[in-house]
Formats: sequence, C-alpha cells, structure tokens
Amino acid sequence: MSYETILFGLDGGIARLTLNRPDKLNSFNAAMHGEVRHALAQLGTAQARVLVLTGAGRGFCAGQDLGERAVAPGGEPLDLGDSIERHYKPLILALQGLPLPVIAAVNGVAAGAGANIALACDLVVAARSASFVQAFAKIGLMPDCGGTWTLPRLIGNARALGLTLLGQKLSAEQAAAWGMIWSCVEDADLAAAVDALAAQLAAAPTRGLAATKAAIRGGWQRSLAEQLDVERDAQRELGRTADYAEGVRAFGEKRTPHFKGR
Ligand code: T3D
Repeated sequence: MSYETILFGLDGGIARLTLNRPDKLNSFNAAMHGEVRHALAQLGTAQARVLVLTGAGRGFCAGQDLGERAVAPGGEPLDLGDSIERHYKPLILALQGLPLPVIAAVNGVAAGAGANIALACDLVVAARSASFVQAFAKIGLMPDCGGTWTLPRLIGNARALGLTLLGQKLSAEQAAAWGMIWSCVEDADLAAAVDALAAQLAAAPTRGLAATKAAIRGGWQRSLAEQLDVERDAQRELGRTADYAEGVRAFGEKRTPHFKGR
C-alpha cells in the first residue's frame, strides 16, 4: 500500500514509521489514523524486531488536526469520544501491545495527543530542541492517549498535574532530567543515537524483550505475588527459545551471541 500521510519501511529488522504532514506539524487527520493503523498491522507478519516512530520536518506530532474539528457557531458538537474510541485508544493499545520494542525519536515539538503517543512508546529519545506540551488545557480538553495514566507514573502527581493544568512546554532536557523520557541528545546526534539503539534492539532476543515489555507494562495492575507468577511463566517459555540456547552457548564460548528473535 502506498501512503500519503506517513512513510513506512522495514530494513534489517528495523521498521520505521514517519508521520509525514510536516506543514501541520504531523497532526493526525483521518487519513493518517487509517494509514498508521494499516502500517502497524503489517508488523505482525513482517520480520520487524524494533519499530522507530518519528516525525517529518520540524515537529514530532501536534496531536489531533484541529482543522478537522471546527464547528460552526450553533452547529452540532462533534463526538470526540467516538474519535478516541475508534482511533486514539486502539493506537495506544497497539503500540504498547506490539511484541517488540518501540522507540519514539522525538525530533521536535510533541503536543496534545502527539506528546502522549510519544510517551506510550518504550524508549523515548528526544532532540535537545524538542519539547512536550500537554496542550489540551488550552482548548478546553483533558489529556488523552493515556496521558492521565502514564504521566503520574513517569513523573509523579505533582509534575503531571503541573504539566497538564498549565499546558506549559517542557523541554527535552527537563523531560530527561525528570525521568519522563529515556534521553535527550543534541539535534545533530538524534538520527545516529536512534539508529544505534534500533540496531542494538534489532539484534537482541526479541521474545525476551517482548516478555519484559509486557511484564513491566502489565505490572502496575498486579500484586508482587502475581507479578512473580507472570515472570515464572514467561521465563518458562523463554527457557525453551532458540535465542536462550544461543545466549548460553555464546556465553560459554566467550563470543557475541547471534540472536534470531525466536
Ligand atoms: O479531536 C479528537 O479526536 C479528540 C482527541 C484530541 C487529541 C488532541 O491531540 S487535542 C490537542 C490538539 N493539539 C493542540 O492543541 C496543539 C496545537 N498546536 C500548537 O499548540 C502549536 O502549533 C505547537 C505548540 C504544537 C507548535 O507551535 P509553533 O509555534 O512551533 O508552530 P505553529 O506555528 O503553531 O504551527 C505550525 C503550523 O502547524 C501552523 O500552520 P500554518 O499556520 O503555518 O498553516 C499550525 O496551524 C499547524 N498546526 C499545529 N498544530 C496543529 C496544526 N494544524 C492542525 N492541527 C494541529 N493540532
């Protein structure tokens, strides 16, 4: 399928999805929702072992395209809950449910849903000039895409409330200092830093990473005893994988393991 609002490709186990509406800071319109959904669905059958999500041009993503949301005075209000249910909720669940790591390469401003989509990824690497804006308060909405769930867990209630109630820009550097993202790198180094991470993850034991991601993401809802059960069951499965056998063999032979992702 050829896409109009995104770029999507797979090379050497690394899938790259670029939001590609730079004139609108890669905000989501209906077409982009459909294309992103289609692209993510391809990952199930492709040989992808890591996904990189980024934006074209000077922004990462400015959330919902507000050009699609203008209502004439006295007109019927739009059903935003329907949009969340059909588009944003499945997107966040898809990113978090993918059995491979997802890197957000935040090349510029990430605002509204765009900020929380980035934060739904497993590793967030941002360019120093990038920023995160919980822009919802400025237009009469509240954070979506899991922002009210994710932010307090990442940075605590005080900072989550400050960011969301005030809608101020948070610099990439501050986001990294707060532990909201994995790292902040110089603008010129973003591509190389993300490429290196993606290459490392594409050569890693994918099933082990998938089990780790699922356990950590699901762990908030479980007790320690339940989590220990999850670890036991997953470890049992992983102990039967070719990658585990290769890892142990390579350790004994004092060489770098060659993981196949199975
Ligand atoms: O509706 C539903 O389905 C419910 C779900 C909602 C989820 C949401 O995401 S709601 C939040 C929507 N997003 C925002 O409120 C952010 C709006 N944008 C901004 O606040 C600013 O653009 C930024 C802080 C992101 C960046 O500011 P700046 O000064 O760097 O850029 P700019 O000049 O404002 O924007 C550049 C262009 O992108 C500009 O177009 P123009 O004038 O050059 O033709 C601007 O209109 C356009 N743009 C930016 N954000 C959006 C947008 N166009 C449509 N929708 C946008 N969200």
